[in-house]
Amino acid sequence: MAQYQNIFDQVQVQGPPEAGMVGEGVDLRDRGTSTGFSTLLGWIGNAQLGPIYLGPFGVLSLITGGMWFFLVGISFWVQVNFSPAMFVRDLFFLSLEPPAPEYGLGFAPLWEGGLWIIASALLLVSVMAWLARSWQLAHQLRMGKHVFWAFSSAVWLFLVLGLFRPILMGSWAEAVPYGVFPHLDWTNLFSLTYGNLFYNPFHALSIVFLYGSVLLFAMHGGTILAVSRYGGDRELDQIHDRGTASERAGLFWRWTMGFNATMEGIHRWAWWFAVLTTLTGGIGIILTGTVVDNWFVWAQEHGYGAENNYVPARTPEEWEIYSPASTE
Ligand code: 07D
Repeated sequence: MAQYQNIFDQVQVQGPPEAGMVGEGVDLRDRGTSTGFSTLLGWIGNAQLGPIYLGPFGVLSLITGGMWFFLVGISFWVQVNFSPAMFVRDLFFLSLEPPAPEYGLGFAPLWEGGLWIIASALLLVSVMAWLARSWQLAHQLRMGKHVFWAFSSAVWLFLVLGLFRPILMGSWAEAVPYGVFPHLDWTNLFSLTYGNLFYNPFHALSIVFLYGSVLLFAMHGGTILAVSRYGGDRELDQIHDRGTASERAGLFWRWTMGFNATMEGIHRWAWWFAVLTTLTGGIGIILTGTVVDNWFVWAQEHGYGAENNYVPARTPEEWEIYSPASTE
């Protein structure tokens, strides 16, 4: 019963902690034993916390990720001269920047980008170890590797932004800085430098899948919640049944738009849309500056960038007013 909680549950059942699979060939060496119980978490998911399965990759990932976080943080503190007030005031503006272009792909002095290189190497190990963990834990539970492949797609974009493209461009200066607003400034500057990313078709595709994922998730989440009174949240139990929550959910969409996904298929839709967001995104970024220098010009050459896009349409009289010649 406690397995099937959803956000409408009023009562939380608390029993002895559930250890999960123990005697079915699962390697238990790296699994913890401690468990806790949180009513707050119970409102949004399973109320039991732990046991956690860390293992060598988990430990490596947390340590290197923690060191990356510490190095970024310490560089912020140095920049504000260890003043807590300035740290709080400037937190969102502070940045650990990659080296300047003249250092190319070489090392740089510690406070001129060297720290960024060290922090990035640690982040790389951390993310790759977490990826390895997503394979290892699925393998131990004899599951498919779908989460691993989906996360690989996100890691692809991460690697393109911070490793592959900087290497192809011959400079670490091309990579993303570590800072809240500074990484947004980087994103904006990237778009401006290469002729407006909206004209990059892979950026467009990535947006299609990003927004598409949102739409699918809203449809699926909404549908399942709408039939949870019939046990719809027990999705997979219901695939083969008739007259059930699943069938009502399917009928709703077939009546609404003439087509319904299946209980299995909807999860393939969701998986592909999410995976394609970062897959197409990474293709768009790796082509930028390497193969295509200006996406606006590229779009014009390929027949979909309007020729006068940089200039708002004006009447000849308005041109008279605005043109420098009229002020002479
Ligand atoms: C980043 C995968 C990597 C993350 C991993 C997580 C950690 C450690 C800490 C790294 C998210 C592990 C890592 C735990 C974390 C650190 C410091 C996934 C990632 C593995 N855009 N745009 C996209 C829109 C514009 C620009 C994607 C919309 C402007 C650039 C997405 C608009 C300009 C890049 C998207 C819009 C511009 C993108 C991201 C609207 C200037 C990218 C997909 C409505 C602002 C990235 C091809 C994603 C990309 C990207 C959406 C506008 C620039 C679809 C909706 C015109 C430079 N944009 N964008 O899931 O892939 O990211 O581009 O205006 O690099 Mg854009």
